[in-house]
Amino acid sequence: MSEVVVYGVPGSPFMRSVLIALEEKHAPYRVEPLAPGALKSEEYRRLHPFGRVPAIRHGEFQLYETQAILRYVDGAFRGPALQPGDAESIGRMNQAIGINDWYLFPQVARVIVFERIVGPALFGKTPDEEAIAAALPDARLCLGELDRLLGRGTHLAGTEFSLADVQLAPQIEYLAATPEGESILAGTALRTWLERVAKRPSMRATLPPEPLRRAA
Ligand SMILES: N[C@@H](CCC(=O)N[C@@H](CS)C(=O)NCC(=O)O)C(=O)O
Repeated sequence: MSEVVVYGVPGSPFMRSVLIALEEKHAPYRVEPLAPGALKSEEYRRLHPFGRVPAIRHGEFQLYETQAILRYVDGAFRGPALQPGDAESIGRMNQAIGINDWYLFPQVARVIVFERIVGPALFGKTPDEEAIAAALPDARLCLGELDRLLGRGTHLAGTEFSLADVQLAPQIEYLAATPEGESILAGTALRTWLERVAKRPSMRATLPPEPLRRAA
């Protein structure tokens, strides 16, 4: 089968989720790195009209939106299934992914991770402490709710590693590297989950580039 071409900005947690899924499936792929400024170009918008990353090309097939890409990768390649088979676990998996896309990324990670890690490391920016402080209630809510839903489970959708872990791990690993995330996660089951998931070869093979890793 032909390789998957992944278009993305190195360090993007959404792109990393796609790379983790490809690694888990042992699927052939290569990354086509984009500079942040290239996302709104006419050329890239032919692949992703909304100008975000990631997007993929697999042969003639093109796809954007991380959830859709993850489900496509799980269906298109052999290898361990990344989606559970029972209705409850599927519900939990989709719920966690929804929390990421609607609350955790836009209201929390996009602010705290950008201000603490991405902005200083890539753009020499000083963190906006007011913006970080304003995002803290949502950070507590999102991480607290994911911790509650995880409960005593080993993974976000129950006992098996799934697309919920694939989607959430890159976001929460970045957050855990900020003082705010570290303090909220301290002593939680979610912290233990992160440590467990971070040891997977797919996570280790897809670490963010050096400046972001160092900042983290
Ligand atoms: N809904 C999109 C969100 C992707 C997203 O927001 N990616 C960020 C990078 S992590 C991005 O492209 N940011 C550029 C921008 O906001 O202009 C998905 O699931 O793929």
